[in-house]
Amino acid sequence: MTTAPGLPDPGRCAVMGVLNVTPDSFSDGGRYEFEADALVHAHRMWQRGADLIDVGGESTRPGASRVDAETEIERVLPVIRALASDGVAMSVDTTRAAVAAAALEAGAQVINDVSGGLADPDMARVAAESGVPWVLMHWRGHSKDMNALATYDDVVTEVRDELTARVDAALAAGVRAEAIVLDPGLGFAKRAEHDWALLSRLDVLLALGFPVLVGASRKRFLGRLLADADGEPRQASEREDATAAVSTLAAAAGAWGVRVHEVGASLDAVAVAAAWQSGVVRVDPSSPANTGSTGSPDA
Ligand code: PMM
Repeated sequence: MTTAPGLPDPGRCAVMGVLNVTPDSFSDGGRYEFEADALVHAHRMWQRGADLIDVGGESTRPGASRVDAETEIERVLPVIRALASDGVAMSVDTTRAAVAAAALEAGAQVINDVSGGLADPDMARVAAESGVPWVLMHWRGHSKDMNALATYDDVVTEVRDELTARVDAALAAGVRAEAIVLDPGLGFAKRAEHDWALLSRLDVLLALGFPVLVGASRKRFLGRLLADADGEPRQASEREDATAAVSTLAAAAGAWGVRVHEVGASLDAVAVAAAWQSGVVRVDPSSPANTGSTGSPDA
């Protein structure tokens, strides 16, 4: 599998760090404060080794209401401009062509479209004209309605076929095949059993021949899996270990990338998966662990 120019190819599963630039994600001290918090967080993820920072200005959580395009642009553009000037590689998480176009102009290099081109008919044109990688996620409708759309006879086959239709539409609009990335859309019009079925048959999506991105981080299906004895789902902040476990398994299965909130654990996870699979470790000679200076009880 060759990846498109602009799509990170770190020689292991790529790790995309989530940067939700929405007022409820950061301090509510006003516009400047929440932008400043977002930049600090993005730099932390980048320094830790994230391959791409995924900048989004609209919440896609189940039940979330939409914001207008101007608001979305006002949220993401200053952050993208600032991070681009610091050399940070970014995707823009948007379903709107106008937001994607403005973000690319400001320095983003990948379009991450959770609607796979369905929400905005103009997105395919922006993707085709810019030539940047375009993540087509499986999607059936906006967040407000998506739980009602979670009906499948065979989720793996239906998601594969619906994504194939999105690929065909993208190619017909002039998007190059090398620019396409697929994503099963965990939690989007899916119940927990659908998410697990898709993960257990990731090979079916990989067989389509495109890089595959997996976005499992902190999602509800992990909370359900780890519910307490009373059946109360594990809260989102306590789902990091399970997220890293999914990153390990997704990398071992051949995913191109994982989209996560906590990049450190997943970077370690995908490094383990790569070393396990190849039997060869990529050693960083400058790391204290390899200079004998830590005094740690290494065997
Ligand atoms: N999930 C969310 C947002 N954007 N993009 C892709 N490609 N895949 C995903 O699974 C995905 C996404 C929702 O998660 P968040 O609200 O925790 O960011």
